Amino acid sequence: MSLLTDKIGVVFGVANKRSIAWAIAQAWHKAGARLAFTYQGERLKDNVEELAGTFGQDTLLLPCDVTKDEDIQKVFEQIAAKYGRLDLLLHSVAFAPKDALEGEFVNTSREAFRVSHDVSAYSLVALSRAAAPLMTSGGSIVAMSYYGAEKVVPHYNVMGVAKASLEASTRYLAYDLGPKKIRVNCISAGPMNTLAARGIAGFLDMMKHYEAHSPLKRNVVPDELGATGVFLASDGAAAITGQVLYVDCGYQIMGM
Ligand code: 0WE
Repeated sequence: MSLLTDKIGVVFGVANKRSIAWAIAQAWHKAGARLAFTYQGERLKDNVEELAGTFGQDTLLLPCDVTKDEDIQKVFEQIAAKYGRLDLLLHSVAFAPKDALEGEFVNTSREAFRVSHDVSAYSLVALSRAAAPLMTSGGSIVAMSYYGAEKVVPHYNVMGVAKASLEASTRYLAYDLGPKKIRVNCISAGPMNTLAARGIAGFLDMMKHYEAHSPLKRNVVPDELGATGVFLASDGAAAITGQVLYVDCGYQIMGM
């Protein structure tokens, strides 16, 4: 009997094998969960299909643009049809227009601000609302955040503001869904070498900075996010909700 035996989960945000969503999905799967995956656009379908396929035939693969209410509705209809219920949801989705992550925050356009918040923060509210009726035995919702939500990280800009909104949304969702035994938490990960991070100027220097300044003197590895994902999904975390758990080798505690 593993920690997540017989649990049903849905994973939003796999793009390729380096995705944080994939690290957590693998850990959930190893712990015994049965998983559905969504993919954003035909562009990513083959990738996600190949990865999800390594789990055998039991998995569902569904398209979902989290800014489309119809897509979200269809995803949960299909989960209801195949499994009849849901226990776990992983939100590992973020987007800000590239130029908004390059210049100064003060120059963020209305449209870049809107899109960033829609994709990266409001989507958690919409997904949680759609998931809740299927979480009939309680549930665990996990979203990914980053330190730029609470402190200024140069160039993280509007993504930091959207992550602040995601973290605050986590608390309000935890309050609303608590009576249904649905817990909602964030994992705030240290920088990871993913598709979303690649191409960000100075990203490798940021990894070196964490190595030099975090108490553990190293960077986080994907398996460690997986293990935290399993913990938050499991009964070990039954009394933890509305929290932001830093999985960052201790970086967040430092004052300098
Ligand atoms: O949340 C993130 C990145 C999310 C992200 C990445 C991109 C790159 C490509 C959102 N939108 C886009 N849009 C694109 O066009 N991280 C925690 C990684 C990250 O991104 C940064 C960071 C770190 C760390 C951007 C600037 C500074 C630091």
